[in-house]
Amino acid sequence: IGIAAHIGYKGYLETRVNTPFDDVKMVSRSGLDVPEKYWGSYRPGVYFGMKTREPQAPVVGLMWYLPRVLNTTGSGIRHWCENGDNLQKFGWTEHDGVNFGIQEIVDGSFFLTTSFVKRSGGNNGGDWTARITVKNQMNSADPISLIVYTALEKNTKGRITHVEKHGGFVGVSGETDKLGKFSLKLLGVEGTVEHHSYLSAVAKGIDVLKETLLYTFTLVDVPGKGKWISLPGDLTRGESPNFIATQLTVKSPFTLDIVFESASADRSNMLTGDIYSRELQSRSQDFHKRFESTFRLREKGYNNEKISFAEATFSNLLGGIGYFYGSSRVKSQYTEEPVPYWKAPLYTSVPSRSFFPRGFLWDEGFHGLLIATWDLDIELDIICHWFDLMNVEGWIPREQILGPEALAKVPEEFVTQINSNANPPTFFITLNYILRNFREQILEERRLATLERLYPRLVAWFNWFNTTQLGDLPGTYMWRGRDANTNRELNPKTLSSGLDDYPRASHPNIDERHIDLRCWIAFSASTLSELSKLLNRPYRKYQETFDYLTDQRFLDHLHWSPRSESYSDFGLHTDAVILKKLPPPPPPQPPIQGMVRVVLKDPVLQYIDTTFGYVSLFPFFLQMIDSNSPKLEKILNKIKDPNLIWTDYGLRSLSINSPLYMKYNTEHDGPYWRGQIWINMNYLAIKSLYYYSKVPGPYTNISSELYEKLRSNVINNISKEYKRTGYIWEQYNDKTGQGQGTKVFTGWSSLVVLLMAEL
Ligand code: 6A9
Repeated sequence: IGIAAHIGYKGYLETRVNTPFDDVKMVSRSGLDVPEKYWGSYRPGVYFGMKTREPQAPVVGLMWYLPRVLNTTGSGIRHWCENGDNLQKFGWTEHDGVNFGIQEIVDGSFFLTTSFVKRSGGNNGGDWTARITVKNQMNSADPISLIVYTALEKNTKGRITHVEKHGGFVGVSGETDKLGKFSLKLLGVEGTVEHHSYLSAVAKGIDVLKETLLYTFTLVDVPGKGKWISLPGDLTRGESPNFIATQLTVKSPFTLDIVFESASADRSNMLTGDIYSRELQSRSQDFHKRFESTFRLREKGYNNEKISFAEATFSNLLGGIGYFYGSSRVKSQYTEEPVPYWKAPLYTSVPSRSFFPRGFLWDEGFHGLLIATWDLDIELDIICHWFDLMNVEGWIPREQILGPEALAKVPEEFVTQINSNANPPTFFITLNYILRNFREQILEERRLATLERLYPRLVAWFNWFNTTQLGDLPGTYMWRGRDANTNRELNPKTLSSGLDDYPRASHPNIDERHIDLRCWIAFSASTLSELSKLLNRPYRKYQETFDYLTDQRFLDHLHWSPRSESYSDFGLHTDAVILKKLPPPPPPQPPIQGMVRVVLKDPVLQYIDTTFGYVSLFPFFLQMIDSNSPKLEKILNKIKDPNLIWTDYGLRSLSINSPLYMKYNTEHDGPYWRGQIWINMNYLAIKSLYYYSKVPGPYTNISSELYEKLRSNVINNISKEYKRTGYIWEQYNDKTGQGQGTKVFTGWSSLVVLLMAEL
């Protein structure tokens, strides 16, 4: 009321979208309060980079290129993970999320490893050393140039200066308010340096470091040695630099140690050479042990190759955890233009280091299952960061594009987040999993306090879903954000559902009922009820919501199509739509560019039941079907039918006999969730098959049989494709099993590790 009186009712409505939820913050300790997590490989979008968890973070990173193929556009310089670089392989093969990691990179005939080890001490987050090794598998004499840089974001309180002959090559000494005094030394441990040079400069931002560097390259003639691409040295002209890079052009094999030392830490030896090697080896041994005691794959009979595959997949998810700081751009019906969200940090894993190196809400709930299994506190910290991004309405934006590095990767049209749009509340799956599997750990005092702080936000989040996403009839729900006016899309996308182009009602309107959303809300209600019990809060209304939404007769009445004998959406729909190039209209009207949707038959209100697939399976995925229900049998029979969604590689998203199976949605947008095999949904399917194989009922045998088959199909295919291509993929082809979409997709595709572990 106070605010409303001050800025008027309209102003009040306008400001709600970017007003934070009014309660104690979730993240109570950050930056140096958590010294062991201060430094980390928190820049998942670069091949190798270290930074600290704080708003204006100093960053250290690596670039490399082959002098022979460097071109003026700089496309030969490796820095940000880019699929276009066509590396045969890159990714963390070991990573514990906190203290150490090992990454393998294959670029042409070069094999690079990047590793790091942290050491605690002092008051400023301690020390670390990173090691870069290069080997040429072809034994060719081709040199490779390694560039190691340190940079400060503009406005960082602090300074860096280059130091010549800092124990070896040009290094850095510096100071920031949080880090105190520090030094970064570059030491050649093994191999020959043919040429070295450095750059000290003022960069416009940390999103243009490569560009800054590229414009300064010069060719120098070193008598007797030939021509070298070189960095020009100090270009600051008296200004203080925020970007210092050292370039070493080396003959392989070569080993470089990058030694970061905090002035406040006492140490008896430098973490380099043999000392580093021994330390790395011992961390690596601990990692393998911990991996086995967490996932028990050896005990289950997996061989070394499969275990390495699982370790690498999992490690790249953990190594993909980043720390971002900045503000999203958001919009509500009350704001004329997009407005900035408040500035905030986000500690989160990312779906893909190359293509989507930023936070996605519903992806993160799936990542949480793996992360919580490994380190419950990392996961709780991630959850805390996400829930601090909740606004006063109880909304959390779906895609988080925070800070210059993240923003640089996103096309303009994807940036603005709209506050009417949801995304599946998968953090309830994470919490459910934690309550089930780590009950004792979560009851520990400090963690319980986190849950207590989280609770009001979960309630607000749940209420946001349960009010803003309602359908027209009681007990129905509808994803917002579909475009009812487009004539370009064969079936208007539902990005908010997470299943993008999965076919829904052809004519979006308020009569729509989305079965998946209803199931998400029912599932959330039951988890909230359990959590309420645990925290001694009133739980009954959540329990009742769950009972109401899962009442079989009510559910069936709204969503069971007797014609197709499956659960489905309902809405204004016709299957008779096509994309077509229209003949030019008579002048003076301008010709219509490209293809448009033509509706051949009027839509009618009906079940959307010619499209069997993931959406139809949600009551099964989230275990809302009574284990004695004959409907369960019908669903299981459909699941195992290769003429519908069963394949040797996993369940395809959409049945072959569905009208939009593998159809383009517009002239240029290929099918995405229209047949392809996705691993998060297969994980839910496999989890449910396991559940129905254990809960008493007439269908335990068939469930158990399908569980074994589907589980091994998915595991075998993903690991086979990893072996064939070097990567984990965003989705898999339903005809061939081949990985496709984006690669290095160790987001939810890494659930394969939990499938192997049967967790
Ligand atoms: C594209 C272009 C270089 C799409 O994994 C993240 C999301 C999922 O949450 C969603 O369910 N992916 C799935 O349907 C990727 C979304 C990428 C959108 C932005 C920008 C890339 O620029």
